[in-house]
Amino acid sequence: MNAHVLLVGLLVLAGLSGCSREAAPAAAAAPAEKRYPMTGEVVSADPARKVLIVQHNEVKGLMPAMTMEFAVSEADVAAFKPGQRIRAEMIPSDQGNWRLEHIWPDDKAAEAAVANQAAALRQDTMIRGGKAYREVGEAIPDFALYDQEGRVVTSGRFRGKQVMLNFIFTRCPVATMCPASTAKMVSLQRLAKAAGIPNLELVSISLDPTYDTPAVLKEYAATHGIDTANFSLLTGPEGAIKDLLTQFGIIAEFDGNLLKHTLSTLLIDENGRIRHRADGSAWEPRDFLEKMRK
Ligand SMILES: [Cu+2]
Repeated sequence: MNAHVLLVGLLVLAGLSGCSREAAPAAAAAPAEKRYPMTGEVVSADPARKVLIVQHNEVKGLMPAMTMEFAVSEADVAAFKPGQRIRAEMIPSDQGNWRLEHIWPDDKAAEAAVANQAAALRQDTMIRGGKAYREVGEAIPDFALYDQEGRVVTSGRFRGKQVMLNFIFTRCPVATMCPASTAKMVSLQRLAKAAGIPNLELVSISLDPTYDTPAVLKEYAATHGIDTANFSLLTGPEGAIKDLLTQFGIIAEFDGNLLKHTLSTLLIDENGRIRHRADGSAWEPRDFLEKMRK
């Protein structure tokens, strides 16, 4: 723990705050661990034992199609229902308790829509080159990501709404960084409701999309008091997230197990233009509330 605090301290000196991933069940702890991509259909879920029974397709180089039991996280056992198609990574175990991680809804049409928009975003970022960063007054880039229910959400859905936007990741253990940011967003959501601000949406995009699957985001929303009626947690392809970070001027990079990142909070107007931006963690919900149209 001392090493962690020291490391964070050094990163603050370097102008970036660090969020270690060591608190999480990191795959890095067992580098030799084999992972096999699989697809299948959920047969049943047992929340008490944290087990999903899945009828899976053939896993190339490992086993033919069959129905078997997998240990999964609490978030995953809560999110996936019988009959749902999934894709995931299958992790064998000598003890027989095989695991599934990185479980996503398996929907080819949704994947294609998200991939197409990610390709367009890639091209847009490249064409803009050194001018990729979107200033206050400029429009936000178009995107298509998944929300905490695994539904595809496009930027077009937010036209006609005021949007509070930030970037976080669920495993961030540094209280003053992502957890504080989320707490302020929740506080703003409540203040805005009480003030009768119309058509407000809040959006947090994950900086760590490989770990932050829709199910993980759904659990995060539940444990952080987020009312998902107008607060979406988004994740998606790593490439799309990287391009969004570039265009929104946020630095986030893994240095081994450490995710170093900056924080920015934005208010976007009904026409999709950036109205206000606060860099760092010292923003106040009331400042943003005052800038919202009533
Ligand atoms: Cu963080």
